[in-house]
Amino acid sequence: MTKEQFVLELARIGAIKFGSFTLKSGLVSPFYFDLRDMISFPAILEGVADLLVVKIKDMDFDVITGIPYTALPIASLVASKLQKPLIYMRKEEKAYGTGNNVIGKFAKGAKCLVIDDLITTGSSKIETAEGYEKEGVVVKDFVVVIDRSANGTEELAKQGYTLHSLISLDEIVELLQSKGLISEEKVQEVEEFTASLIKPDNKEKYINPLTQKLLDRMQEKKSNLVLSLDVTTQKEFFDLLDKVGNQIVMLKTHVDIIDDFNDSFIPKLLYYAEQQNFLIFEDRKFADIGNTVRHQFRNGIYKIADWAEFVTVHMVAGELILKGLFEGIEGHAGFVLARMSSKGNLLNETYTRKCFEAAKKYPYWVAGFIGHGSSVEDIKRFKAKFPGNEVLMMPGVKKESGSDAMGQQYITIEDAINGGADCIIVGRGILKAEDPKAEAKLYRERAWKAYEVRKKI
Ligand code: 5BU
Repeated sequence: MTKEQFVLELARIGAIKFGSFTLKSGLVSPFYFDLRDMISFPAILEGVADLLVVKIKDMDFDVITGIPYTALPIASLVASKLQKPLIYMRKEEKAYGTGNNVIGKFAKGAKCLVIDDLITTGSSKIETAEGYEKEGVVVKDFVVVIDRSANGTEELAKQGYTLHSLISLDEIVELLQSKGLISEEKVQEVEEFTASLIKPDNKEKYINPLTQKLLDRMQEKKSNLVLSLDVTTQKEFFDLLDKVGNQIVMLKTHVDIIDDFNDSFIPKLLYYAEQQNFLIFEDRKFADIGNTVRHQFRNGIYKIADWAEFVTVHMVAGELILKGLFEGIEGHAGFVLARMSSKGNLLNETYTRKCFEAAKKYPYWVAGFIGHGSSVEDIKRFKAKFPGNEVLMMPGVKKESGSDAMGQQYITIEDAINGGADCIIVGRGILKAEDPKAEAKLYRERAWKAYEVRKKI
């Protein structure tokens, strides 16, 4: 089968369509490609495998993989034709045990060629490569059946990967037009659509008003320090606030740990917030179904929605928790827990990605993400995947790295900020210091300095 015959066959079975399609992102695309059903047409499957074999037979690799599900059967056939070993990655990452996310046998350091059906932006390819690299497999080359991206080659090259494609979108359009299967008008629409995808950086990105409020306050106070005031009596709480309130951009509370909480607590807290010009963030970590969190946020003895502008939200119950919390009220937004700082936490990469997808869908309700990382590089990679202008709030920060006896893990102020944290969240590092006032000043100065340096680069 020639490439041209292959494209015509794809059009015949409806795997490539031209029309008007609303994508998951909300964008309306003039074309739609879906190669999943190809496996039910043996001649087409055989044809694409032969075309791929010709393309890759001289490349340097030890094993082959296909990205599940669509590309896996294609890769199996190609591997068999070339007599090369096949491996693949579980689609759902194992949240327990020790790795074993890759199925199949391979030697540590094996060079792997990755086959996929399509490339759109390149971001999922990079994620795949990173996943394999964690398991000791080296990825350099990707081969896709159709390159429908505007700048996938460049995006992958930036990360050190090479993209090879069997057919480009342009070739498909040209061929189908020459056969009279699509109109001149449609061709133009496709060109305009792909051009509009190229420079997302130049477009004004939406910024959540609460994120903006935080960023403005940070500039005003020259502080990106969030104090986690984890003490259990009102006296300790307000004594400490007297000492450190001027240093912080935001106060993080766990209101339910105050033993002597009463009606005077919130008015007093709001008075301090006004006097010392900080924002309030209740670290409630909502996690229930929408209807329940709505009550937990707005009712009960704490009535959190009356005084906290920011709250933490788990995505474990699904993204509609955001609706439960924030629908119908103004002036609040969530920090979604995309990663946690504690040892052994169960938030894996798939979960983190779901958090980003939720934020993309409901940007109005997500001001930022809570995150952590094992190194500056790890945090950078994490932050690069944020869907928009969300801020990265980072707990588990101290002057020195280390851990506590109950699973908390710390990285240093500078590593947190250099990796991409916009605010550091500090509790015991300041609370347990001999002189909390001096310590808060020191944390503020170091964090702000690192932040300003990073912003200039
Ligand atoms: P510490 O004393 O600096 O360890 O306090 C950290 C605070 O941040 C504490 O209130 C935690 O509940 C909170 N926290 C965290 O440590 N790690 C996380 O991943 C999240 C919140 Br989310």
